[in-house]
Amino acid sequence: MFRNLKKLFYIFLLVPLLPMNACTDNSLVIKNFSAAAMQDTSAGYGTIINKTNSTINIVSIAMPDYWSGIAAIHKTTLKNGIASMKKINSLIIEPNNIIIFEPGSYHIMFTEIQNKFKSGDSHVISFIDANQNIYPATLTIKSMSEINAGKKSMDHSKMEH
Ligand SMILES: [Cu+2]
Repeated sequence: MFRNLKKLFYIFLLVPLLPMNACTDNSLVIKNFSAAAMQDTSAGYGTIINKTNSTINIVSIAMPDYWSGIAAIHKTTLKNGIASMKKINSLIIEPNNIIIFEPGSYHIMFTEIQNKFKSGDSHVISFIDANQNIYPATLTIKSMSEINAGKKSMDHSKMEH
């Protein structure tokens, strides 16, 4: 009996020492973020997948120190045929949910770029949650022609009257 208790005690002691990287997929996956090379204002698009078991609340985006511009999460909405966008101060991502940043919906709004977005460059940006956890991601800067080439496959019929 005492022996079993002792055994149980050791099991409890060892549990927190198990390697934390046992579940490598248990993370917030941020991928394919890109923005057009522009002089002043640009929008960033990509995908965020919450592969953790908890809800993640993204509250801001941090840019590298050398970059003086402003980055914020926006969402475009269409009301009576008029598109408008608002700043998102709290982006809730439920476990196993995907949020796609794409034209007409969520985007990272970059302002005051001051010519610092050059095509071919990449920057490390960070998504920051309400608990101050930092999730780094790569933002690739593409030329307008690269972006337009990617748009060719999109359906533009909805834009015609
Ligand atoms: Cu915007």
